[in-house]
Amino acid sequence: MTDPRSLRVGMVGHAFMGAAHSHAWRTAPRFFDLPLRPELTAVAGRNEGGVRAAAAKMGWASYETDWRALIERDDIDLIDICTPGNTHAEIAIAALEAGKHVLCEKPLANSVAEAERMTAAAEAAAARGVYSMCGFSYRRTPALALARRMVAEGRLGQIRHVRAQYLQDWLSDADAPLTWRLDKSKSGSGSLGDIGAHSIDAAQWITGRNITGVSALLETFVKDRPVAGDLVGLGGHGATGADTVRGPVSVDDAAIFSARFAGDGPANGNGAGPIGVFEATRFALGRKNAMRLELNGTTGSLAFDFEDMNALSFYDAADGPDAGFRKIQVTEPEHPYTGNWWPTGHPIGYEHLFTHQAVDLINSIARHHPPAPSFADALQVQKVLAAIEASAAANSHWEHV
Ligand code: SOE
Repeated sequence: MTDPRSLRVGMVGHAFMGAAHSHAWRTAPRFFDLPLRPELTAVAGRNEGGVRAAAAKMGWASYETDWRALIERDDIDLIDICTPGNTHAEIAIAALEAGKHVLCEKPLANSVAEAERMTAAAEAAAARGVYSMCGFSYRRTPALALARRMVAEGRLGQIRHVRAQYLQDWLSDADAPLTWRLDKSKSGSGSLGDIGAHSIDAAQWITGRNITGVSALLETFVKDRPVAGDLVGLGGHGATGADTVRGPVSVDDAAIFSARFAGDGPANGNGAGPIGVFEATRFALGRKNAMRLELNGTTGSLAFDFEDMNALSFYDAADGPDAGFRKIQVTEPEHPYTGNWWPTGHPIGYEHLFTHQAVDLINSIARHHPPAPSFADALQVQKVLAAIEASAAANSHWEHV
């Protein structure tokens, strides 16, 4: 007899995101009062030895060596996709058509065409009470959720500038192996889709405005790398140790682009929306996971750096000459999500974003309310990614000096 209060999860993939999502499904009901109790029913992976070990380590009750078996099982209610982007469309569409809810890691797909098919399947499924979400987990950072709340409350006035950087350095070593994140046929793009997508989604979500145009430059610093053993270690960034054989890198190592956001009137005097400057790289030596965002408005500014993820800096021009940026510790019970964890001043970490993501998804499903970010939200990000790649390829607005 199926317990109507359980939500039985089947997860595909068990590397870095698989570990983070497993942690989230395990912890969500222990720190949040939920209308449905997630169960770690089965995990799927291609290699039986690997997926059996992952099931034992991550707490899954059973395992499969083919994701299709998860979708065929009638003891699975939700498919959680934690695999490289080239597999997202096939798995998500099959799951939705089989009546399974879907959580799909970011970016949604490796092309706009795939993302459009996924969005159509998601919207058809939602009409049948089958829901889906894309895993832009940084929205679940308390400080960024607070930033969105403050912008919506008008604490910055009209937004003029968006400044977003996502800086990592784990590929700075030219002998770091050629893993799936460096193979366009698997990852779709490099730093752009892997980490730039997070900045694009967060900037659009916090400002409440979509990007309507971009001008971009992409760079690949290291053109070939040692061919790795299969896939990745837990860090998702590949085992170390260079083999002698080297293969071509087919993605960008760094992306920089300017952006225009949708306007709604005289925000900047010409009726256009905010302007943005974005950077995504895995070669910023010394920066480990510096997902940064700064917004400048007509009456205030906000600044955030994920390497100090429990704080949000706020500048309020109304404070007069002694204004300065105030550093808000986002650990008060009134702040998003934090009341369910520790007393004020006790910070949380990266893994908590995934627990918050699971909580929000479960609450949406139980309330029959479409989750956010939806596949349509993720399709918008996919369109921005494609525009950036087209702009960089055209190289059309580059004035040589
Ligand atoms: C890439 O380096 C990565 O693992 C991303 O794939 C994740 O989405 C991000 O949260 C951490 O960095």
